[in-house]
Amino acid sequence: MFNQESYLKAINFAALYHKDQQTPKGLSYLTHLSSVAMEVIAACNSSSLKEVESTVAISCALLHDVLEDTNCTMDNLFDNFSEEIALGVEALSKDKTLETKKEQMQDSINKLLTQKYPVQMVKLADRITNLQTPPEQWSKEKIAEYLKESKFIFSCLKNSNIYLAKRLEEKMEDYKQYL
Ligand SMILES: [Mn+2]
Repeated sequence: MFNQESYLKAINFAALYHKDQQTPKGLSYLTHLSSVAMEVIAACNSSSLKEVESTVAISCALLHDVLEDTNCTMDNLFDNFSEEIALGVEALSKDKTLETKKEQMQDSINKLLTQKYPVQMVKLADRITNLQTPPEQWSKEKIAEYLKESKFIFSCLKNSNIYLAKRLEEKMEDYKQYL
C-alpha cells in the first residue's frame, strides 16, 4: 500500500509545472504521468513493497519529467519533497548539456544505477508507457532505434522489479509489429 496524500501532493505539483504541456499525440501531459504512476502502483501491489518504498516510487513516477520539461529546479523539489525523491527525480532526468541522445541515455542509466530499486522502477514504467502505438510521423528507423534503446534500458534495470521487467519484455515483443 502507499500513501494517497503523497500521490495528491506529487500530481498537483507536477500539474502546476507541466501546465498545458502535451504528449507527442496531443494529449494532456498528465495522461503520461498518471499512466507511469499506474504502472508503478500495479508493480508495488504485486511486489509487496513497503509503504515508504511505494511512496518514493509513485512520487518519482509523477514527478519524473518535471526537471527535464519544465522550469522546476532541484531547490523547488527539495522544498516540497524528501531528499530521496528529489535525488530520484534528478537521476531520472536527462542531462541536456550532453551532446547526443545516446550519451544522455547512458548518463541517465549510470545515475539510476546509483539509486535504489523504487527509483529505477520508474524508468521501466516510463518505457512501458512509451511503447504504445508510435506517433504517425515516426520512420521505421526511428521505431527500430527506440526498440533497441528499450532493450538497453531493460538489460540495465530489469533487476529493480520483476513485475515491470516482465511487462516491459511483453511490450517490446508487441512493439515489433510496428517495425
Ligand atoms: Mn516520461
